[in-house]
Amino acid sequence: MNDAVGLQEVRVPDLGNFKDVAVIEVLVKPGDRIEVDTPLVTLESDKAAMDVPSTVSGTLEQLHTQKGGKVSTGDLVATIRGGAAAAPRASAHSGVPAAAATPTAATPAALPASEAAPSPPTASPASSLRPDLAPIDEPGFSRAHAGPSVRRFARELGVDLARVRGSGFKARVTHDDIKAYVKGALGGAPPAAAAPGAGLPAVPLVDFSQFGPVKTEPLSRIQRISGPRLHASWVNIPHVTQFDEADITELEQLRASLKDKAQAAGVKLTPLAFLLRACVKALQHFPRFNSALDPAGANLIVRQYVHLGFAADTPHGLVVPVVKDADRKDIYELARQLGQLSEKARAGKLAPTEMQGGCFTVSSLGGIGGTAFTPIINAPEVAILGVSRAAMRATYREGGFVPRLMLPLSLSYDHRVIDGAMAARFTTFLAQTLAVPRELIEAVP
Ligand code: CAO
Repeated sequence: MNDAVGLQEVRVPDLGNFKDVAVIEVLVKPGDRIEVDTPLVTLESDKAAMDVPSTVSGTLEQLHTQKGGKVSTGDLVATIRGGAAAAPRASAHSGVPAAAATPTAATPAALPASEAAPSPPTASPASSLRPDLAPIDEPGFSRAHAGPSVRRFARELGVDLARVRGSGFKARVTHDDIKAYVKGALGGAPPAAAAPGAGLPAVPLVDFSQFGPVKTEPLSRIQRISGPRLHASWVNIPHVTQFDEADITELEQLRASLKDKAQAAGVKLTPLAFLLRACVKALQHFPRFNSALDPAGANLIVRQYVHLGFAADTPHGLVVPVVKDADRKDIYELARQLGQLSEKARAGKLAPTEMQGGCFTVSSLGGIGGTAFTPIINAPEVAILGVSRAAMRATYREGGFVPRLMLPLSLSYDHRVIDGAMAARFTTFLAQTLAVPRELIEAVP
C-alpha cells in the first residue's frame, strides 16, 4: 500500500509455492537512490536464488527485512520515498521479471534475460580493456554460486564468476568478492583459483522435488574436502585401469598358519599387510610408480623413500592414512601400523601428518565385496591399486581345472607417466610376488 506523502511499498512478489525463503543478501541501505528494477535483496530457496527488484523509484526510506531473515509472498521489503512507480508490465507479478519470480528446474539461479543469453567474451568493455581479466567461461559462469544482481555486476565488469572465490554463505559470490577480484586484477595480484568444474560443460540441474518428496543432507566435512580433490584428480589425470588377478591360495594358507602367533603379539594379520609388502617390492622394481610429475609436466620426481597410503572407510568418510617408510617394515610391523592407523582413522583422531607424504595408495574393498573397480588416483601420486574380494575359481593348470583363491587387482595409473605395457608388467610382478608368500614374510634387509 502507498501513502499520500510519497511513501511507496515494495513487497515480495509471487514466489509460487515457496514460503519462508531466506534473505541471503541485502543490496541497498536507507538513503540510497533507488530506480525501478534496482535489486533490493537477494532471496535463496533450496532450489534457486532470485533478487527482489524495486517496483518504484525514489529514496530508500526503510528496509523491512535483513540478511538472515525469512520472507514469503507479499511481505513488505522496503518503503521508498518519492519518485514514481513502474509502468505496468505484461508480467502478472508486481514488477518482477517472470524468470526471477519463478525458479525453474533447470536453472541454478533465476536470471534476467540478459544473463540467460550469455554474451561473447569480447562484449565486455572491462575485459577488453583489462587483459588481466580472463575471458568469461560461460558454462562456469552459469554454474557459479551467485545471485542475479551479482551476476549482472560481474557481467558489467567483465569478470568471470567461475574464477571468483565466494566468501558468502555456502561460498556464495558477493558484490564485495567481485570488487576484491577486480582490485586484485588491477593491482596485478593473481586472481583467486578457479572454482571446481570451471571450464567444463555443465550438468543439468534438476528440481527433484517435482518428481516426489526429497530431503537434503549435508556432506560430511571430510567429503567436502575430499570431493574437490577427487574431482581435480579425475579431470587432470588421464586415468587408465589395468585389471589382473593374483593367486593367493598359498598366501592365505600361510596367513592362517601365522594368524594366532600374530594375534598373541597383538597384531591382526590381514591380507592388506601382505599386499603392502608386495607393493613395496613392486615399487622398488618399478620406481616410476613411486614418482610424481613436476608442475610443468616436464620432469619426474622419483622418490627415494616409500610411504604407502591405504584408503580407510570411516563413519566420517574416506581417509587415507600413510604408513611411513613402508620399505623398512616387515609384515608384522606393517600389520601393526595398519591396525593402529585404521583405529585412529575410525575414531577421527588421525593427525594431518599421518595422512601426508604418500607415494602410492592401496584401496582394499576386499573385506566388503566386489570383483573389480576403477579407483581414482590420489594425486599427485601416479598410480593406485584397487583390491577386491578374493574368490575360489576353477583355474586351468597342467591339463586340468583346480580350485585356486584368486584376488582381483585393479591398478589405475596416470597415462602421462606410465604406459600400458609397464602397467601390465607391474600387475604381473605384483601377482607373481603375492603367489610366493614366503618371500613376503622374510625380514626386511
Ligand atoms: N578378499 C577376501 N577377504 C578379505 C580381503 C580380500 N581381498 N581383504 C580382507 N579380507 C577379509 C579379512 O581377512 C578379514 O577377515 P578375517 O577377520 O576373517 O581375517 C575381513 O575381510 C575384514 O578385513 P578388514 O577390512 O578389517 O581388514 P583389512 O586390513 O583388509 O582392511 C581397511 C583395513 C582399513 C583397509 C578396511 O577396513 C577399509 O576401510 N576398507 C575400505 C577401503 C575403501 O573404502 N576403499 C575405497 C576407496 S575409494 O572410494
